[in-house]
Amino acid sequence: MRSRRAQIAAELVRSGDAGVSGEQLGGVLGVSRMAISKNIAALREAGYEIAVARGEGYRLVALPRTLVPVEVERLVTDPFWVRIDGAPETGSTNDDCKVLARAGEPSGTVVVSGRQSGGKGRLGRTWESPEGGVYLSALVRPSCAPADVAPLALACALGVARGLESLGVVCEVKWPNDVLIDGRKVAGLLLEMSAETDRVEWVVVGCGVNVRRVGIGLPGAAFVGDHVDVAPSNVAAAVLGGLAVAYREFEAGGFASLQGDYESRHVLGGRAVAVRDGEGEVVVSGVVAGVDDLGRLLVRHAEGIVPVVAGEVTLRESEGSDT
Ligand code: BT5
Repeated sequence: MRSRRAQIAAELVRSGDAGVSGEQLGGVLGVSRMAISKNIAALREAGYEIAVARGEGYRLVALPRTLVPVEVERLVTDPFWVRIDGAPETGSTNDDCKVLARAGEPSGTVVVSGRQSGGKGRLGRTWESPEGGVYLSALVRPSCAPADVAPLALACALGVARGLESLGVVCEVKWPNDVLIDGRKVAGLLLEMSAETDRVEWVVVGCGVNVRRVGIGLPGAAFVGDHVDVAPSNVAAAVLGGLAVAYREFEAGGFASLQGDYESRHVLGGRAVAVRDGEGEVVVSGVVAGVDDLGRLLVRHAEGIVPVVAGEVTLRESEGSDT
């Protein structure tokens, strides 16, 4: 169920240049004109340009240019997403979403933000999160065992890649959790969970996507906005669309049902790599033979094929050594 504000935004978009009166809006939503005018003020505050039409009514002049949670809510179509929460700026959407997870909120709850002051990557790393990007965290309560959350991360990366592709951008994936455009990282995922021995209580799927090329000095970063002209809110909605579909496929058939699509986009296939553990120690090096139906990276070396469950992968040719 959309919030009142998102419903008003949707009505404004629907009515186009003709505009819509406060009375009509009140009738559609079943609220007073006073309530409508308060919500219109809040939408303006959030970045919607709304003019007064024909004395009494409202006309949408321009949609927000920055990421606005209400706009994401308006654009999201998949019913899997039951609540879109968020603020223009926060510390980390994963932290915000974990609070909601612990409070018992349902699967399909989302926190989005347009900027993070403490964006987190994996293993204590930082995710640069200036305005112009999309930062979102989705709460899911999968029926899988804790060991299946690693392949869920791959499924989600694939979902993000597909979502971005729905906007017209060709994306690749890099095991385990990177989404790339032309070999550069456009999105990263951080999954955090709470589990008992054999049961997952919740997983927070965090995803950061670079949209506009502002404030990020990383040479290895890619930006959706370099390829298509699209507002961050539309990117967030597209990512959520792709995530919902991939999540459903994962729940129904495990990673095996996504393996073919993942492999077809995987940049590491056939490449010489080194896989390191969290301490930076090389655990195996060899040539990537693929990703199996459990989401493990298959690395071929002198003694055979090693399936890798977790780790950091670097290309050996870019290291200039045979580590
Ligand atoms: C990730 O970590 O790729 C996971 C990033 C998850 C971010 C989202 S944003 C919403 C949610 N809330 C959070 O607080 N986090 C999640 P990792 O694989 O460890 O990659 C981190 C590395 O990517 C850094 O060490 C940098 O080298 C690089 N990096 C940092 N910011 C980047 C950016 N904006 N674009 C591309 N690369 C970046």
